[in-house]
Amino acid sequence: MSVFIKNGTVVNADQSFKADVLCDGGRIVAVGEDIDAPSSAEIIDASGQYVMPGGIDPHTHMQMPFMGTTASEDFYTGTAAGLAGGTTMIIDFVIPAPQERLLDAYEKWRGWAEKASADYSFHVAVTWWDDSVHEDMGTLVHERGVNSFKHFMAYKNIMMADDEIMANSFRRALELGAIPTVHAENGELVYQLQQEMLKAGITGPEAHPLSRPPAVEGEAADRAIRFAQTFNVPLYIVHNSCKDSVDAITRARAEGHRVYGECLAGHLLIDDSVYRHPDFEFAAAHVMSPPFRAPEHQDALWRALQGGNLQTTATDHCCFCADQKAMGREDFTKIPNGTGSVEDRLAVIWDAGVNTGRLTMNEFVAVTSTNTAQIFNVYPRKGTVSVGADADVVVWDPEGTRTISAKTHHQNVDFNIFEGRTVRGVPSHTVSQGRIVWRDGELRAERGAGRYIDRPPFARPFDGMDERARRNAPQKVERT
Ligand code: URQ
Ligand code: ZN
Ligand code: ZN
Repeated sequence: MSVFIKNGTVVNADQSFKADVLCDGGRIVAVGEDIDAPSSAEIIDASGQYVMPGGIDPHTHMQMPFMGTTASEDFYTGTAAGLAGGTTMIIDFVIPAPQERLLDAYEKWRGWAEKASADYSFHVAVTWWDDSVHEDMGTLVHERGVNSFKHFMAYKNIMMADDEIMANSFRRALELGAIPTVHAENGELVYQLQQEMLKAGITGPEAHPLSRPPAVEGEAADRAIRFAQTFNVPLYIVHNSCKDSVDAITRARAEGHRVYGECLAGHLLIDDSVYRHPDFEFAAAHVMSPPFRAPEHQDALWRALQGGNLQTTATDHCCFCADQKAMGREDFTKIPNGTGSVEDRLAVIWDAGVNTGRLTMNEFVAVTSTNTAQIFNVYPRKGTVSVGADADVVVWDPEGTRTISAKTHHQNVDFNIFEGRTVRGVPSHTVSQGRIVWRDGELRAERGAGRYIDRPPFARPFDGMDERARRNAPQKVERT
């Protein structure tokens, strides 16, 4: 079946132009004027609308086992909710338990993801180290289409990667042409501050941000960057929430290092006052790490997105319902960390970014789709409306409005962090693999239709070193 999107304006990261788009066999086969579409094609009239590459969310945790429970959103419900919001691909995380073989964990997550209704891929976390991890990283890159490895610098005693693990893994990633990524928070400092809060009798969600101040994030971001600089490997820092980590990235990029930064829709729009809300349920529903920050940090995130020092936006979609959050009613350190927004990312960033003039439409496409495709090496299969690309397309109605609510969203969670926010700019249609899966409020997601997307390794600079690294390479001094 073909889909013919006519009368719209194509908006890519590099240009906008009036054109029709024909999708056939899951691919975009023509973009332009006077396209000869088959009479059997399903038609989308995109008059007055924008035709953009489907969103790619580089950071989700569907049905993740975590902190004694499992995230409520599974790969089917989560990807379906994404489609309703214009997101056509996610990159989720395989997180091996300490001592669990990376390959075993990877196969387990692949099994869980078979029910996905949109395309997906996996970063794999390195949570421990021995020779088998070294070997499995190679197999994952060469035979399983993984080109990114995640390091949690937080979550002491759960999955924290210490300096030794990070050093071993960053070196191995360089050898393999893969990119290390980090959750940047100093896990030891968080742990000690949490104990202090509990000792002081501050046991509610208000203690969560107090135990994870911006300095804790800035320290870890800077440390990860220094590791990456030491080994001359690129680095991607997930969910930057504050000025401290943005400044570390900005500094490194000014020094010529390939350091990329992501920020979350939630961190751009929500501030830390939510943790001081008198209702436990409301405050706990916002417990995620890093926490929501004071407003000046949101300004820093927007400025970095505008200036190009942050390149991607994500959601860190990791949902827990009220009964799960209640596990931490007496002790905030036991509240499962995570919030959701896979359905809402595009709309809230359009509304707060494009409608306010902070982002151009092309920049919006860059930070919601194209840059992620490029950084994680699936471009131009994904991230562009161009001939030959996968037919993952969102038709965007800039005048459509929606008031976000847990009562009407498609996410499998009983809370929405954007509850009550009215956005202007919504997807009227989402096309996934050439099928119309969202049409004027009707979701036609198909369980199991999502495909695993291989991400090949990156071309390496000669010998793993650029010119500067070669100049600075250690040399033995021959003495007489
Ligand atoms: O840290 C993360 O990214 C995961 C485990 C989800 N939870 C969260 O609070 N961000
Ligand atoms: Zn994280
Ligand atoms: Zn995460």
